[in-house]
Amino acid sequence: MKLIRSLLLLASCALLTPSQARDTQPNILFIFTDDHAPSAIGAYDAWLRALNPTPNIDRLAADGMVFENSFCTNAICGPSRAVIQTGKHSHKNGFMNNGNSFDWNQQTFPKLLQKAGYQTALYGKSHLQGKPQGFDDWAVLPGQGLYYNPDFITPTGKETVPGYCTDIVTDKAIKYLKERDPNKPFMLMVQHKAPHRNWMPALRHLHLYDDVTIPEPATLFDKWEDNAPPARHQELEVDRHMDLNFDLFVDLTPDFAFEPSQKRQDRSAYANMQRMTPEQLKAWRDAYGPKDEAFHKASLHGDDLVRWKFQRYAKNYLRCIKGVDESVGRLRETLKELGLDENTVVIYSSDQGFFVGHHGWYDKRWMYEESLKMPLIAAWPGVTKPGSRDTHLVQNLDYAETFLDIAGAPIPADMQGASLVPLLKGQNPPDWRKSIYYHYYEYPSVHMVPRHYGIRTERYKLIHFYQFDEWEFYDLKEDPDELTNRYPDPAEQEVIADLKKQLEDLRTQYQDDSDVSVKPKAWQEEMRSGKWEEKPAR
Ligand code: SGN
Ligand code: CA
Repeated sequence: MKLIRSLLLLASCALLTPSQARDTQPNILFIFTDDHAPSAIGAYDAWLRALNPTPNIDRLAADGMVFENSFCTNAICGPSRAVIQTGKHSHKNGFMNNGNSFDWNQQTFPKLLQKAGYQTALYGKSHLQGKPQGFDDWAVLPGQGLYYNPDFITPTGKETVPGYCTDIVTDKAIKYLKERDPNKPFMLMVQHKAPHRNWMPALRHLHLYDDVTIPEPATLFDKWEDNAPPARHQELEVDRHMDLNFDLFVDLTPDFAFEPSQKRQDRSAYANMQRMTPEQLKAWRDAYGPKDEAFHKASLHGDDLVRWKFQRYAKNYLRCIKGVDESVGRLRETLKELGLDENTVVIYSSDQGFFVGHHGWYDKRWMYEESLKMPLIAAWPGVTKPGSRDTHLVQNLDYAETFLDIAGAPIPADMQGASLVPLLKGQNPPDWRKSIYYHYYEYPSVHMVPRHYGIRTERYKLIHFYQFDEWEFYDLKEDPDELTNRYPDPAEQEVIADLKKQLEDLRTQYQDDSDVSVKPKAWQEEMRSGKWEEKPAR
């Protein structure tokens, strides 16, 4: 029966005209940003909604489906991208932390889409090192990329493009949409640098939010008193680690000499400033100069200084997001102009979540909700119900399988996720996963978040910081902000024992045999004091 069905399908495909083939194989536009927290998207969170930070992304949500329980497997940039390329966890695709290089020779979904008849392209941040494979056209930013007048690596060499990175990447994608072969379906990945640190908005957005106060997250002054020790030994606090000059571009010198902070291993803020033309730098200084002057006059300390830093940070972050949101609008407008909107699945996502002052932090890495959650919004005309919201537990592990399924291409058995197509169709598959698996590997490294793995179910979360043998358990229903580690609570031991078993089952299922040994106490002390050295991650 199966054979007959396959033969019939094959026969019908052979008879399709190019335009009919297009209808059965929809185009895929994947818009992917760097560090865009769901909480900074109007369609996700009421927190910033009054500011209307993302009208175009919200429109996409209104036209399609919002995944409310969308998670990454490893909350850091390169690894998230490697999971998406391969449909496999980090320990399987070999890209466990940003210091690794991606093996482009392995199986990736764009290569499989090419085999299925798709033309593929990638523009923007790759962060996987090496020349991308599986793309007919590409232009990627070296490393983290720069916001102003960035370099790109292309199949024919390096180029420097004047302008603002988000706009340039969008221009490249629009050019591709206009010039590609109209007789083949396409899969286009538009991967912005924004809103990644150091948060540098486009010149036209420098005054956005000047007259408003960004609402502070409820946990801005969290002191992590009831968490396990790792939360108190990190380096991602707005208060103690966010640098006025390096992160917030505050002029600390009489003539704005802008010396890079000595504390930082990475000098991207400095590199970005140096790239600006005199005109760009002037517009930049004109915008920040008066604000810096007012800041110096106010001579703030303690919580007041944290509040000020949070405002400067959140505003610049949201200004970068405004650029991304405009890109989404321009790309969708282009699809419409070209008559492609009805036959293109548009997906918006970002490599992980982000702390926008939540728990007093910036950056990501933790298995805590703010960084574990990824935005995922998909509009597939005629398939996704407009304005719908899905609550199944989904991961970036599922994207490769989903893209292949959308294209009608077979999903290789060694991919570890599941196609989201049934969910996009509004179905409720009875065998859908009941828990997700997470594993973060980059320690010691920038921001000092220890390695950990864990499980999250609809209600609970169990985390093991294995180098230190510290455990955390949260009941997300009772404690959604994860303020109180209930691991030692006698009343929770039964639930915890069950979760531990499920966690081991997941480790077996996904064949994670990476080293999770507990380190000796002396080594732990050295790591905590920051003395322990390892090749720093890029
Ligand atoms: C850089 C950033 C860090 C960030 C890592 C990883 N410093 O080192 O703040 O955590 O990248 O980010 S910066 O000065 O260059 O911005 S990731 O998104 O690439 O994983
Ligand atoms: Ca990122």
